[in-house]
Amino acid sequence: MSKGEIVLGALAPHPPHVVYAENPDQNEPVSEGGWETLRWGYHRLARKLETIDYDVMVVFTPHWQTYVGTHFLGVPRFSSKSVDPVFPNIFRYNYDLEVDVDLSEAMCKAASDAGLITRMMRNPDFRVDYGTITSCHMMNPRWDKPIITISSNRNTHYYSPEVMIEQALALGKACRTAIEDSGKRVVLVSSHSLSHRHFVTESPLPEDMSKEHIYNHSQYVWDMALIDLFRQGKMREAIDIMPEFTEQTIAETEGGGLVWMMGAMGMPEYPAEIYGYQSVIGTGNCIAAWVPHSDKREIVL
Ligand code: 2X7
Ligand code: FE2
Repeated sequence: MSKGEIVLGALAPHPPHVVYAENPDQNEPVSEGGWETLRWGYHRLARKLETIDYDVMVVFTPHWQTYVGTHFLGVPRFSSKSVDPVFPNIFRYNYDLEVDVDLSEAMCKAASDAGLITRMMRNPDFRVDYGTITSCHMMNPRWDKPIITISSNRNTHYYSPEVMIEQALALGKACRTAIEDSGKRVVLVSSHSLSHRHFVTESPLPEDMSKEHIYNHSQYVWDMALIDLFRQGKMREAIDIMPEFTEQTIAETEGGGLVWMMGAMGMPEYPAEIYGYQSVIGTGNCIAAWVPHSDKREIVL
């Protein structure tokens, strides 16, 4: 068996608004569009993924929060309706997805062997979170590959951002070991926005783009500082400023997704591909990808 590998890692924000704007059959509410800069970026990334041979998508989401250790999906198939708790008016999505339980168990064991607290999630009635569903839908709307979701352990809040970073890096390394041993080709997905201050009232028509803008200028400046490091391939520096970035922008980076992915990918020193940046109810959202094989790497934006 040849060695498994990570073929792409994506920062894939999950405002349910982008799914709502797409009007897929699975989502009940109907929209007039909106957030095209993000959606068109996602379309381009989805087209690229169709040219890359991979077996499974592994998603780290901040909307499956676990307080004792890191949990991994451990049931072969989940089928249900996902309703966004804050935006039930825009996201009521019927999903039917497959899980690569073998790789999920292998990652869980590798993380446990590395000293992390882990658990397989075996409840067949478990409701898969909307972060996983949104990012996976936008990256692979055909849903023709199995996925794995990894929960976000609340280390930042229980201990500190520094402890979170240490544990997320260790989790990433363990996942990489399991992926290499599995012989599989894997796409990693860090599902989250960047700056996360958001408006607390919604415009009467959610997709009214005349109302959409970043929450405030400082959020924009912080997002651009981080994206600049992505572009320059300075991921160690990006992780170093993560505690301050997270505190200043109350970012979803607090969940550890990006740090986990960088830990798994060995802290890339090459430029990320940038697919788009746009606000959604004031939050900052960047679609970016890190591609280890230089012959597959592009300058997108
Ligand atoms: O979960 C989210 C998000 N991260 C960003 C924007 C809007 C809604 O939900
Ligand atoms: Fe979110």
